[in-house]
Amino acid sequence: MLGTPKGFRLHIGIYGRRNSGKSSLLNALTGQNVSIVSEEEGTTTDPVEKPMELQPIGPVLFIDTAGLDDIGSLGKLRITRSRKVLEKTDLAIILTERNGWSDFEETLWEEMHALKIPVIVVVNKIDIEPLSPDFQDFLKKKKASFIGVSSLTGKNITDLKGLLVKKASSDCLDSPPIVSDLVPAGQTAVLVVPIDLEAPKGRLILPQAQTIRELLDNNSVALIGKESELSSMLGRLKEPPSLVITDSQAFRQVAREVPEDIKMTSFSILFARLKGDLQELVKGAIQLDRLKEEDSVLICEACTHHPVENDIGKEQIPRLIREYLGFNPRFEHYQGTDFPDNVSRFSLIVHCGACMWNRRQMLYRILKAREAGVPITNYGVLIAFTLGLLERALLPFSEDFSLYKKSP
Ligand SMILES: Nc1nc2c(ncn2[C@@H]2O[C@H](COP(=O)(O)OP(=O)(O)OP(=O)(O)O)[C@@H](O)[C@H]2O)c(=O)[nH]1
Ligand code: SF4
Ligand SMILES: [Mg+2]
Repeated sequence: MLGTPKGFRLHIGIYGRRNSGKSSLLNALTGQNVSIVSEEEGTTTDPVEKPMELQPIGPVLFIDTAGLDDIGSLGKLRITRSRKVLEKTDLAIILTERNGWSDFEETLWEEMHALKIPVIVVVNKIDIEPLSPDFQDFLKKKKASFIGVSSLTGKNITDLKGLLVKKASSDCLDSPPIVSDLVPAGQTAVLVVPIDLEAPKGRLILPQAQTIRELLDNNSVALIGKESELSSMLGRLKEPPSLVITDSQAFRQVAREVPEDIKMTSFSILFARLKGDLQELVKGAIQLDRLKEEDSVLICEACTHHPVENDIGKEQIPRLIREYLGFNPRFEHYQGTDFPDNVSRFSLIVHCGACMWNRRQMLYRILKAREAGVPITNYGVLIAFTLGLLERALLPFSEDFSLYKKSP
């Protein structure tokens, strides 16, 4: 299970002041010396991540952060990095010590509530000072989930794990399924997977592997082949498949060869629903029709890499947009966790599929785009739209996409 992709782990962030014991708590929760502990303030500089199994939830990723009350210019940098972790936090621990709660913790608490991040308040160092009745009353009035622990002696750490499980089960975001609602148990999905120069050697890419895994978990059947085998795959089935899923690259050919009465979509669109908000991303793609030559388009990729030949973000997507529009808007590119503070100067944001990210992180970007009134879409949805295939690719879903008016 330690091989579970990061994007599928529940991200639990530990936040608090310097020296409150965040790193000690991470070590106590994982039973390992993962993060450096010292009595010196500001020991943790960059966020420290530790994957772990937390049964019965399964795979989680604990993230220890730098104290958010750090000072000086380096301190500011550390705070900025730690605050970025908030964007992907599914469940937060606000760590305080010795019954302390000041404006600092209150601001953090409010900010997390605004972001709809479930919070557990952990009061550390109860070996020095036990949780006071007054402080308990205060936290109860706030309707906070809370617990007192000692990261040093291990007291109540097992109970904290139980509380994390309870909170995650009741309050954390549910992910939509990848495909199990579209292909009933016992039914077949045909998967079209081109193997060309861009395909990684000896393995399938994450969205393909995870789609197959979910079909297996659902007792459905997966028939997999390259685009050259599509007709023969369809021909050998006694009953039509419930769904044909293709890589966006082979979309046009697959749409031509799959009869209209058989539902088809792409891996990217399945993942647009899994990682983000399909409605919002579809609404964003339609806005392409409104772009003007002087407009700026922001292209974001979650992974950082040097641009390769015919790079999807740097070359393919801009080319697709240019060809579709017949003119050349301005493009700006951001990679990794870099994201402009103010996106309102853009007329459209085109994001990668975020397959390596957790859902929360992509939803955070969608939220930022929505707050700024800027439409956002992703590669897969945009490709389907420019090919005039989006309407058809959305048919398998039960959601209402009536806002999608026309094929170009
Ligand atoms: N008595 C006691 N000491 C603790 C406890 N947890 C942490 N400490 C001590 O508090 C000090 C700071 O602990 P850290 O875990 O490094 O704190 P931190 O919040 O990660 O600190 P920064 O990385 O500097 O922000 C160390 O001297 C720890 O040994 C606890 O439960 N009880
Ligand atoms: S850049 Fe985006 S789509 Fe590509 S692998 Fe990374 S997360 Fe997935
Ligand atoms: Mg630390």
